[in-house]
Amino acid sequence: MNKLTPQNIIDLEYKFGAHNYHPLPVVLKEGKGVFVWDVEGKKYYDFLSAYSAVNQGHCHPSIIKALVDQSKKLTLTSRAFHNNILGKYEKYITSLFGYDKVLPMNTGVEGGETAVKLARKWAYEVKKVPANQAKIIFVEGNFWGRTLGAISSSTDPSSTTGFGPFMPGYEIIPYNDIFALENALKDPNVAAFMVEPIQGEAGVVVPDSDYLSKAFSLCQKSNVLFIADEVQTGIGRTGKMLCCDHHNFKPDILILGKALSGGVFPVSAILSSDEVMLTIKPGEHGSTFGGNPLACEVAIAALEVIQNENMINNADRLGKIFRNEINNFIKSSSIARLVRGKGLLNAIVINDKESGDTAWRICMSMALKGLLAKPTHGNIIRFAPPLIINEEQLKDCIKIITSTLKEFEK
Ligand code: IF1
Repeated sequence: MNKLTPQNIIDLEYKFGAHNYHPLPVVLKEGKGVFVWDVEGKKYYDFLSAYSAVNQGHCHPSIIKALVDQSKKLTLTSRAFHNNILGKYEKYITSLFGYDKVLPMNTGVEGGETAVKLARKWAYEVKKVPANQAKIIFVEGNFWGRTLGAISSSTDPSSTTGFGPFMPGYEIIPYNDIFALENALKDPNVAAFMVEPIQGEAGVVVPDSDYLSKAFSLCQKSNVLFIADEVQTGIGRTGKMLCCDHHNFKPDILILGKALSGGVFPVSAILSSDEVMLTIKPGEHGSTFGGNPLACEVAIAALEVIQNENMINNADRLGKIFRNEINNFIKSSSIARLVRGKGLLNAIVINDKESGDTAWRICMSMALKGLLAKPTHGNIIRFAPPLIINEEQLKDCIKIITSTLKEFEK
Protein backbone atom coordinates (compact mmCIF):
# COMPACT_ATOMS: atom_id res chain seq x y z
CA MET A 1 0.00 0.00 0.00
CA ASN A 2 1.64 3.29 -1.04
CA LYS A 3 1.99 6.14 1.49
CA LEU A 4 -1.35 7.16 2.98
CA THR A 5 -2.26 10.84 2.81
CA PRO A 6 -3.72 12.50 5.92
CA GLN A 7 -7.14 12.31 4.27
CA ASN A 8 -6.69 8.58 3.58
CA ILE A 9 -5.98 8.09 7.29
CA ILE A 10 -9.00 10.19 8.31
CA ASP A 11 -11.14 8.19 5.86
CA LEU A 12 -10.05 4.93 7.49
CA GLU A 13 -11.25 6.19 10.86
CA TYR A 14 -14.51 7.39 9.32
CA LYS A 15 -15.18 4.08 7.61
CA PHE A 16 -14.08 1.65 10.30
CA GLY A 17 -14.39 3.64 13.55
CA ALA A 18 -17.38 4.79 15.60
CA HIS A 19 -18.22 8.43 14.97
CA ASN A 20 -18.06 9.46 18.62
CA TYR A 21 -15.61 12.30 18.05
CA HIS A 22 -15.21 15.29 15.74
CA PRO A 23 -11.45 15.90 15.76
CA LEU A 24 -9.64 18.75 14.06
CA PRO A 25 -8.40 17.48 10.64
CA VAL A 26 -4.83 17.01 11.99
CA VAL A 27 -3.15 13.58 11.85
CA LEU A 28 -0.38 13.33 14.41
CA LYS A 29 2.39 10.78 14.44
CA GLU A 30 4.99 11.99 16.95
CA GLY A 31 5.22 13.93 20.21
CA LYS A 32 8.12 15.24 22.26
CA GLY A 33 7.83 17.71 25.12
CA VAL A 34 5.55 20.61 24.16
CA PHE A 35 5.60 19.64 20.48
CA VAL A 36 3.72 17.20 18.26
CA TRP A 37 4.30 16.51 14.56
CA ASP A 38 1.76 15.49 11.93
CA VAL A 39 2.25 12.81 9.27
CA GLU A 40 3.57 15.43 6.85
CA GLY A 41 6.20 16.57 9.33
CA LYS A 42 4.47 19.81 10.36
CA LYS A 43 5.36 20.81 13.94
CA TYR A 44 2.80 22.13 16.43
CA TYR A 45 2.74 23.42 19.97
CA ASP A 46 0.30 21.16 21.81
CA PHE A 47 -2.03 23.46 23.80
CA LEU A 48 -4.45 20.72 24.72
CA SER A 49 -1.97 18.26 26.31
CA ALA A 50 -4.47 15.44 25.67
CA TYR A 51 -6.88 17.24 28.02
CA SER A 52 -4.18 17.68 30.68
CA ALA A 53 -2.88 14.11 30.53
CA VAL A 54 0.59 15.03 29.25
CA ASN A 55 1.46 17.68 31.86
CA GLN A 56 5.01 16.29 31.88
CA GLY A 57 5.33 16.76 28.10
CA HIS A 58 4.93 14.13 25.38
CA CYS A 59 7.03 10.97 25.77
CA HIS A 60 8.99 12.20 28.79
CA PRO A 61 12.20 10.10 28.76
CA SER A 62 12.07 9.13 32.45
CA ILE A 63 8.45 7.98 32.19
CA ILE A 64 9.12 6.11 28.96
CA LYS A 65 12.14 4.44 30.60
CA ALA A 66 9.95 3.28 33.49
CA LEU A 67 7.41 1.92 31.00
CA VAL A 68 9.99 0.11 28.84
CA ASP A 69 11.99 -1.34 31.76
CA GLN A 70 8.92 -2.72 33.57
CA SER A 71 7.28 -3.91 30.35
CA LYS A 72 10.17 -6.35 29.91
CA LYS A 73 9.68 -7.83 33.38
CA LEU A 74 5.98 -8.07 34.27
CA THR A 75 3.05 -6.06 32.93
CA LEU A 76 -0.03 -7.61 34.54
CA THR A 77 -0.79 -10.25 37.18
CA SER A 78 -4.39 -9.26 37.99
CA ARG A 79 -5.06 -8.80 41.71
CA ALA A 80 -5.56 -12.53 42.13
CA PHE A 81 -1.90 -12.49 43.17
CA HIS A 82 0.44 -9.91 44.67
CA ASN A 83 3.21 -8.29 42.67
CA ASN A 84 6.46 -6.67 43.78
CA ILE A 85 5.58 -3.12 42.60
CA LEU A 86 2.05 -2.36 43.87
CA GLY A 87 2.91 -2.01 47.57
CA LYS A 88 5.87 0.25 46.79
CA TYR A 89 3.59 2.46 44.64
CA GLU A 90 0.80 2.53 47.24
CA LYS A 91 3.23 3.62 49.94
CA TYR A 92 4.70 6.26 47.64
CA ILE A 93 1.44 7.86 46.48
CA THR A 94 -0.33 7.76 49.89
CA SER A 95 2.59 9.45 51.62
CA LEU A 96 2.99 11.98 48.79
CA PHE A 97 -0.66 13.10 49.06
CA GLY A 98 -1.15 12.40 52.78
CA TYR A 99 -3.81 9.68 52.81
CA ASP A 100 -4.07 6.33 54.57
CA LYS A 101 -4.88 4.27 51.50
CA VAL A 102 -5.23 4.28 47.70
CA LEU A 103 -7.51 2.20 45.48
CA PRO A 104 -5.79 1.92 42.07
CA MET A 105 -7.90 1.97 38.91
CA ASN A 106 -7.29 2.90 35.27
CA THR A 107 -9.42 5.70 33.85
CA GLY A 108 -10.66 8.92 35.39
CA VAL A 109 -14.28 7.87 35.19
CA GLU A 110 -13.49 4.64 37.01
CA GLY A 111 -12.02 6.92 39.65
CA GLY A 112 -15.32 8.78 39.92
CA GLU A 113 -17.37 5.59 39.98
CA THR A 114 -15.11 4.19 42.72
CA ALA A 115 -15.45 7.40 44.76
CA VAL A 116 -19.26 7.23 44.52
CA LYS A 117 -19.25 3.56 45.59
CA LEU A 118 -16.91 4.32 48.51
CA ALA A 119 -19.07 7.26 49.62
CA ARG A 120 -22.24 5.19 49.52
CA LYS A 121 -20.64 2.27 51.40
CA TRP A 122 -19.27 4.69 54.03
CA ALA A 123 -22.73 6.29 54.37
CA TYR A 124 -24.37 2.94 55.10
CA GLU A 125 -21.65 1.48 57.32
CA VAL A 126 -20.33 4.52 59.18
CA LYS A 127 -22.90 7.36 58.90
CA LYS A 128 -25.74 4.79 59.21
CA VAL A 129 -27.81 6.14 56.33
CA PRO A 130 -30.74 3.75 55.70
CA ALA A 131 -30.08 1.14 52.99
CA ASN A 132 -30.27 2.46 49.40
CA GLN A 133 -31.10 6.00 50.62
CA ALA A 134 -27.62 7.52 50.26
CA LYS A 135 -27.47 10.72 48.20
CA ILE A 136 -24.53 12.27 46.36
CA ILE A 137 -24.58 15.98 45.55
CA PHE A 138 -23.10 17.13 42.22
CA VAL A 139 -22.99 20.57 40.60
CA GLU A 140 -24.37 21.84 37.31
CA GLY A 141 -21.82 21.80 34.52
CA ASN A 142 -19.82 18.93 35.97
CA PHE A 143 -18.00 16.45 33.78
CA TRP A 144 -16.38 13.31 35.09
CA GLY A 145 -16.66 10.90 32.20
CA ARG A 146 -18.94 8.95 29.91
CA THR A 147 -20.32 6.02 31.95
CA LEU A 148 -23.98 5.88 32.93
CA GLY A 149 -22.97 6.67 36.52
CA ALA A 150 -21.15 9.79 35.34
CA ILE A 151 -23.71 11.11 32.85
CA SER A 152 -26.47 10.60 35.44
CA SER A 153 -25.03 13.67 37.17
CA SER A 154 -24.65 15.68 33.96
CA THR A 155 -26.67 18.77 33.03
CA ASP A 156 -25.35 18.71 29.44
CA PRO A 157 -27.93 17.33 26.97
CA SER A 158 -25.15 16.14 24.65
CA SER A 159 -24.01 13.85 27.48
CA THR A 160 -27.45 12.63 28.56
CA THR A 161 -29.88 12.63 25.60
CA GLY A 162 -30.78 9.11 24.54
CA PHE A 163 -28.94 7.34 27.35
CA GLY A 164 -31.61 7.16 30.12
CA PRO A 165 -32.76 5.96 32.57
CA PHE A 166 -30.26 7.38 35.00
CA MET A 167 -28.69 6.56 38.36
CA PRO A 168 -30.95 7.37 41.36
CA GLY A 169 -29.66 9.04 44.53
CA TYR A 170 -28.08 12.03 42.82
CA GLU A 171 -28.88 15.67 43.51
CA ILE A 172 -27.59 18.45 41.25
CA ILE A 173 -27.15 22.00 42.57
CA PRO A 174 -25.69 25.15 40.99
CA TYR A 175 -21.88 25.41 40.95
CA ASN A 176 -20.25 28.15 42.99
CA ASP A 177 -23.41 28.64 45.08
CA ILE A 178 -22.65 28.01 48.73
CA PHE A 179 -26.24 28.59 49.86
CA ALA A 180 -27.48 25.88 47.48
CA LEU A 181 -24.97 23.47 49.02
CA GLU A 182 -25.90 24.52 52.57
CA ASN A 183 -29.53 23.79 51.76
CA ALA A 184 -28.80 20.42 50.11
CA LEU A 185 -26.71 19.36 53.12
CA LYS A 186 -29.77 19.59 55.40
CA ASP A 187 -30.74 16.12 54.11
CA PRO A 188 -29.35 13.61 56.64
CA ASN A 189 -28.94 11.00 53.90
CA VAL A 190 -26.29 12.91 52.00
CA ALA A 191 -23.14 10.77 51.74
CA ALA A 192 -20.90 13.08 49.71
CA PHE A 193 -20.44 16.23 47.66
CA MET A 194 -18.43 15.61 44.48
CA VAL A 195 -16.96 18.56 42.59
CA GLU A 196 -14.17 19.64 40.22
CA PRO A 197 -12.15 22.46 41.88
CA ILE A 198 -12.19 24.10 38.43
CA GLN A 199 -14.70 22.82 35.88
CA GLY A 200 -12.63 21.72 32.90
CA GLU A 201 -15.06 20.57 30.25
CA ALA A 202 -17.53 23.31 31.18
CA GLY A 203 -14.90 25.71 29.87
CA VAL A 204 -12.37 26.23 32.69
CA VAL A 205 -14.96 27.67 35.07
CA VAL A 206 -13.17 28.99 38.17
CA PRO A 207 -15.37 29.37 41.28
CA ASP A 208 -15.16 32.25 43.78
CA SER A 209 -11.90 32.10 45.73
CA ASP A 210 -13.66 31.05 48.98
CA TYR A 211 -16.21 28.63 47.48
CA LEU A 212 -14.26 25.39 47.85
CA SER A 213 -12.99 26.02 51.37
CA LYS A 214 -16.49 27.04 52.50
CA ALA A 215 -17.96 23.98 50.80
CA PHE A 216 -15.42 21.76 52.53
CA SER A 217 -16.18 23.15 55.97
CA LEU A 218 -19.94 22.82 55.36
CA CYS A 219 -19.40 19.16 54.43
CA GLN A 220 -17.35 18.60 57.57
CA LYS A 221 -20.10 20.13 59.74
CA SER A 222 -22.70 17.89 58.07
CA ASN A 223 -20.63 14.69 58.29
CA VAL A 224 -20.57 14.55 54.47
CA LEU A 225 -17.55 13.42 52.45
CA PHE A 226 -15.98 16.05 50.16
CA ILE A 227 -14.88 14.32 46.94
CA ALA A 228 -12.45 16.33 44.80
CA ASP A 229 -12.31 15.31 41.16
CA GLU A 230 -8.74 16.39 40.33
CA VAL A 231 -8.48 14.22 37.24
CA GLN A 232 -7.95 17.32 35.09
CA THR A 233 -6.85 19.94 37.65
CA GLY A 234 -4.43 17.71 39.55
CA ILE A 235 -0.74 16.84 39.12
CA GLY A 236 0.52 20.42 38.88
CA ARG A 237 -1.86 21.73 36.20
CA THR A 238 -3.13 24.75 38.18
CA GLY A 239 0.23 25.76 39.68
CA LYS A 240 -0.03 23.56 42.79
CA MET A 241 0.23 19.79 43.00
CA LEU A 242 -3.53 19.78 43.59
CA CYS A 243 -5.98 22.57 42.83
CA CYS A 244 -7.37 22.08 46.36
CA ASP A 245 -3.92 23.08 47.67
CA HIS A 246 -4.75 26.67 46.63
CA HIS A 247 -7.56 26.48 49.20
CA ASN A 248 -5.68 24.81 52.06
CA PHE A 249 -7.87 21.78 52.69
CA LYS A 250 -7.49 18.08 52.06
CA PRO A 251 -10.52 16.43 50.37
CA ASP A 252 -11.94 13.35 52.11
CA ILE A 253 -11.70 11.45 48.83
CA LEU A 254 -9.24 12.54 46.11
CA ILE A 255 -9.56 11.33 42.51
CA LEU A 256 -6.50 11.47 40.23
CA GLY A 257 -6.07 10.36 36.63
CA LYS A 258 -4.73 11.62 33.26
CA ALA A 259 -1.28 13.12 34.09
CA LEU A 260 -0.87 10.59 36.92
CA SER A 261 0.79 8.59 34.12
CA GLY A 262 2.09 11.51 32.04
CA GLY A 263 -0.19 10.36 29.24
CA VAL A 264 1.76 7.14 28.80
CA PHE A 265 -0.73 4.65 30.23
CA PRO A 266 -4.28 4.75 31.69
CA VAL A 267 -3.77 5.19 35.43
CA SER A 268 -6.19 6.55 38.02
CA ALA A 269 -6.15 6.57 41.78
CA ILE A 270 -8.68 7.13 44.54
CA LEU A 271 -7.15 8.20 47.86
CA SER A 272 -8.88 8.37 51.22
CA SER A 273 -8.78 7.48 54.91
CA ASP A 274 -8.94 4.03 56.47
CA GLU A 275 -12.43 4.91 57.78
CA VAL A 276 -13.68 5.33 54.21
CA MET A 277 -11.44 2.91 52.32
CA LEU A 278 -11.92 -0.08 54.60
CA THR A 279 -15.71 -0.07 54.11
CA ILE A 280 -15.01 -1.91 50.84
CA LYS A 281 -14.16 -5.54 51.58
CA PRO A 282 -12.23 -8.06 49.43
CA GLY A 283 -14.10 -8.90 46.25
CA GLU A 284 -16.42 -5.84 46.40
CA HIS A 285 -14.58 -3.64 43.89
CA GLY A 286 -11.60 -3.68 41.50
CA SER A 287 -10.59 -4.14 37.87
CA THR A 288 -8.43 -6.43 35.76
CA PHE A 289 -5.75 -3.81 35.18
CA GLY A 290 -6.17 -1.82 38.41
CA GLY A 291 -2.81 -1.59 40.19
CA ASN A 292 -0.86 -3.45 37.52
CA PRO A 293 2.92 -3.23 37.97
CA LEU A 294 3.44 -1.41 34.68
CA ALA A 295 0.96 1.34 35.63
CA CYS A 296 2.52 1.63 39.08
CA GLU A 297 6.08 2.15 37.80
CA VAL A 298 4.84 4.65 35.21
CA ALA A 299 2.87 6.59 37.85
CA ILE A 300 5.84 6.75 40.23
CA ALA A 301 8.01 8.13 37.41
CA ALA A 302 5.30 10.61 36.36
CA LEU A 303 4.91 11.91 39.93
CA GLU A 304 8.70 12.15 40.47
CA VAL A 305 9.18 14.08 37.25
CA ILE A 306 6.44 16.59 38.13
CA GLN A 307 8.17 17.32 41.46
CA ASN A 308 11.81 17.16 40.38
CA GLU A 309 11.66 19.32 37.26
CA ASN A 310 9.98 22.41 38.76
CA MET A 311 6.88 21.96 36.58
CA ILE A 312 4.43 23.08 39.24
CA ASN A 313 6.06 26.48 39.89
CA ASN A 314 6.52 26.84 36.14
CA ALA A 315 2.79 26.34 35.62
CA ASP A 316 2.02 28.97 38.26
CA ARG A 317 4.45 31.55 36.88
CA LEU A 318 3.75 31.07 33.18
CA GLY A 319 0.00 30.89 33.76
CA LYS A 320 0.09 34.37 35.26
CA ILE A 321 2.06 35.66 32.26
CA PHE A 322 -0.45 34.02 29.88
CA ARG A 323 -3.52 35.55 31.54
CA ASN A 324 -1.83 38.95 31.88
CA GLU A 325 -0.83 39.12 28.21
CA ILE A 326 -4.22 37.88 26.98
CA ASN A 327 -6.02 40.33 29.27
CA ASN A 328 -3.95 43.14 27.75
CA PHE A 329 -5.00 41.97 24.30
CA ILE A 330 -8.67 41.73 25.36
CA LYS A 331 -8.72 45.40 26.36
CA SER A 332 -8.80 46.33 22.68
CA SER A 333 -10.45 43.21 21.24
CA SER A 334 -13.99 42.71 19.98
CA ILE A 335 -13.57 38.97 19.42
CA ALA A 336 -12.16 37.81 22.77
CA ARG A 337 -14.50 38.41 25.71
CA LEU A 338 -12.42 37.14 28.65
CA VAL A 339 -9.65 34.81 29.75
CA ARG A 340 -9.89 32.70 32.91
CA GLY A 341 -8.01 29.92 34.63
CA LYS A 342 -5.32 29.01 37.12
CA GLY A 343 -1.79 27.89 36.41
CA LEU A 344 -1.62 26.50 32.89
CA LEU A 345 -5.30 25.57 32.74
CA ASN A 346 -6.84 28.52 30.93
CA ALA A 347 -9.60 29.34 28.47
CA ILE A 348 -10.55 32.29 26.28
CA VAL A 349 -14.27 32.99 25.82
CA ILE A 350 -14.98 34.10 22.25
CA ASN A 351 -17.66 36.66 21.43
CA ASP A 352 -19.96 34.24 19.65
CA LYS A 353 -23.10 32.24 20.33
CA GLU A 354 -22.39 28.85 21.93
CA SER A 355 -23.72 27.36 18.70
CA GLY A 356 -21.41 29.47 16.56
CA ASP A 357 -18.32 28.12 14.84
CA THR A 358 -15.98 31.08 15.30
CA ALA A 359 -13.98 29.30 17.99
CA TRP A 360 -13.61 26.27 15.71
CA ARG A 361 -12.40 28.48 12.83
CA ILE A 362 -9.95 30.21 15.16
CA CYS A 363 -8.56 26.80 16.19
CA MET A 364 -8.26 25.77 12.54
CA SER A 365 -6.35 28.97 11.81
CA MET A 366 -4.05 28.49 14.82
CA ALA A 367 -3.35 24.95 13.63
CA LEU A 368 -2.13 26.35 10.31
CA LYS A 369 0.21 28.57 12.36
CA GLY A 370 1.49 25.60 14.39
CA LEU A 371 -0.59 25.69 17.58
CA LEU A 372 -3.16 23.03 18.49
CA ALA A 373 -6.13 23.84 20.71
CA LYS A 374 -9.79 22.84 20.62
CA PRO A 375 -13.03 24.60 21.57
CA THR A 376 -15.36 23.37 24.29
CA HIS A 377 -19.03 24.31 24.46
CA GLY A 378 -18.87 26.12 21.15
CA ASN A 379 -17.36 29.51 21.98
CA ILE A 380 -14.72 28.65 24.60
CA ILE A 381 -11.16 27.71 23.65
CA ARG A 382 -9.13 25.86 26.27
CA PHE A 383 -5.37 26.53 26.40
CA ALA A 384 -3.46 23.93 28.40
CA PRO A 385 0.12 23.29 27.23
CA PRO A 386 2.44 20.79 28.90
CA LEU A 387 3.81 22.27 32.16
CA ILE A 388 7.36 22.10 30.79
CA ILE A 389 6.74 24.96 28.35
CA ASN A 390 9.29 27.77 28.79
CA GLU A 391 8.70 31.53 28.74
CA GLU A 392 10.09 32.01 25.24
CA GLN A 393 7.84 29.27 23.84
CA LEU A 394 4.85 30.68 25.73
CA LYS A 395 5.46 34.17 24.32
CA ASP A 396 5.75 32.63 20.84
CA CYS A 397 2.37 30.92 21.38
CA ILE A 398 0.75 34.09 22.72
CA LYS A 399 1.79 35.78 19.47
CA ILE A 400 0.16 32.98 17.46
CA ILE A 401 -3.03 33.19 19.55
CA THR A 402 -3.38 36.99 19.46
CA SER A 403 -2.46 37.34 15.79
CA THR A 404 -5.09 34.72 14.96
CA LEU A 405 -7.72 36.39 17.14
CA LYS A 406 -6.96 39.68 15.32
CA GLU A 407 -7.90 37.99 12.02
CA PHE A 408 -11.39 37.46 13.45
CA GLU A 409 -11.89 40.93 14.90
CA LYS A 410 -15.22 42.30 13.67
C1 IF1 B 1 -13.39 12.51 26.27
C2 IF1 B 1 -13.93 16.42 28.14
C3 IF1 B 1 -11.97 17.16 29.37
C4 IF1 B 1 -12.37 14.89 33.38
C5 IF1 B 1 -12.62 15.04 34.76
C6 IF1 B 1 -13.01 12.72 35.01
C7 IF1 B 1 -12.77 12.52 33.66
C8 IF1 B 1 -12.45 13.60 32.82
C9 IF1 B 1 -12.55 16.40 35.41
C10 IF1 B 1 -12.87 11.11 33.12
C11 IF1 B 1 -12.18 13.35 31.39
C12 IF1 B 1 -11.72 13.94 29.20
C13 IF1 B 1 -12.64 12.92 28.58
C14 IF1 B 1 -12.31 13.03 27.15
C15 IF1 B 1 -12.07 14.51 26.87
C16 IF1 B 1 -11.71 15.08 28.21
C17 IF1 B 1 -12.53 16.22 28.62
F1 IF1 B 1 -13.86 17.39 27.23
F2 IF1 B 1 -14.46 15.33 27.67
F3 IF1 B 1 -14.60 16.82 29.19
F4 IF1 B 1 -10.79 17.00 29.81
F5 IF1 B 1 -12.57 18.25 29.69
N1 IF1 B 1 -12.94 13.97 35.55
N2 IF1 B 1 -12.05 14.30 30.56
O1 IF1 B 1 -12.06 15.97 32.61
O2 IF1 B 1 -11.58 10.63 32.79
O3 IF1 B 1 -12.43 8.42 32.02
O4 IF1 B 1 -11.69 10.12 30.35
O5 IF1 B 1 -10.00 9.04 31.86
O6 IF1 B 1 -14.35 11.89 26.77
O7 IF1 B 1 -13.27 12.76 25.07
P1 IF1 B 1 -11.43 9.48 31.69
